Amino acid sequence: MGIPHYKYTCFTNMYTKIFRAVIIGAPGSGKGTISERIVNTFGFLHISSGDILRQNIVNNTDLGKKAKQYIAEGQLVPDDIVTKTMLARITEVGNKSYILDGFPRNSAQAEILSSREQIDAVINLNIPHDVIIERVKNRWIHAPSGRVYNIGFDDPKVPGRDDITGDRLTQREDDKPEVVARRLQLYDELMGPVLAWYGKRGLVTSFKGRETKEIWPRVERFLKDRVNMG
Ligand code: G5P
Ligand code: MG
Repeated sequence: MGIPHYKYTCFTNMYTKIFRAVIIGAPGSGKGTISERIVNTFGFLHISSGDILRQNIVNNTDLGKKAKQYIAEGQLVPDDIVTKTMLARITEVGNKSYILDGFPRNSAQAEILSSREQIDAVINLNIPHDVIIERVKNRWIHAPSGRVYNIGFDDPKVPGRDDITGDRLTQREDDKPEVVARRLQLYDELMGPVLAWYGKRGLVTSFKGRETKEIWPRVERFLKDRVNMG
């Protein structure tokens, strides 16, 4: 049985309904960037399948060892592994508002998620592929924490170093141009049906644009209206 939906929680001294959101968008569309702003503004928890998998790779866990090659090749990690990991994380989070990033990734994952959780909104980022291809060339990450930088957009304070730990930044294996092309193709193939599935249930709101600075204010307004905090 799923977690009861209408639980109430206290955030910034206001009572508000638990809000469960999914953010969908092509690789490099800004899911992580927008999610970070949602975390800072609304206090949601950010649950990112990609970040969890990359942390496991850094820590060389069994999950990390299994996932590594799939990610490097731009393929999906098998459903059973990812679903089990993500549902466990959602359970751990308990009755708190969250934003799911990178999950679900296909119809099978969407169906399993819906059997467990009632999703309140799906935020769909619609960014042209040409913008994405340029962006990911400049992406640098701190894999252990999931912090993301972008040269010219969100630079680290010291070039090549993480702002918090000072560790050296790396580029993602799957940001190589040929892997990005494969990820974009796979995204279009698999996420079309997922968006249609959520669309039929009236859950999808799309935000189209080329830059986060034009998209974020619209996402913020949308969430303020929905979570009754505005
Ligand atoms: P991930 O980690 O889920 P993707 O491919 O869905 O990976 P990705 O690449 O993490 O998504 P994003 O989060 O949408 O992209 O984008 P982002 O990091 O916020 O922004 C991209 C860059 O642009 C950043 O450097 C950011 O600073 C910059 N940026 C943002 N806005 C702007 C702007 O306005 N201007 C400029 N110039 N720059 C900007 O999944 C990775 C892999 O894990 C596996 C798969 O193998 C997958 O390929 N995986 C799963 N496998 C099976 N099932 C699942 N559910 C899986 N989830 C992950
Ligand atoms: Mg991301």
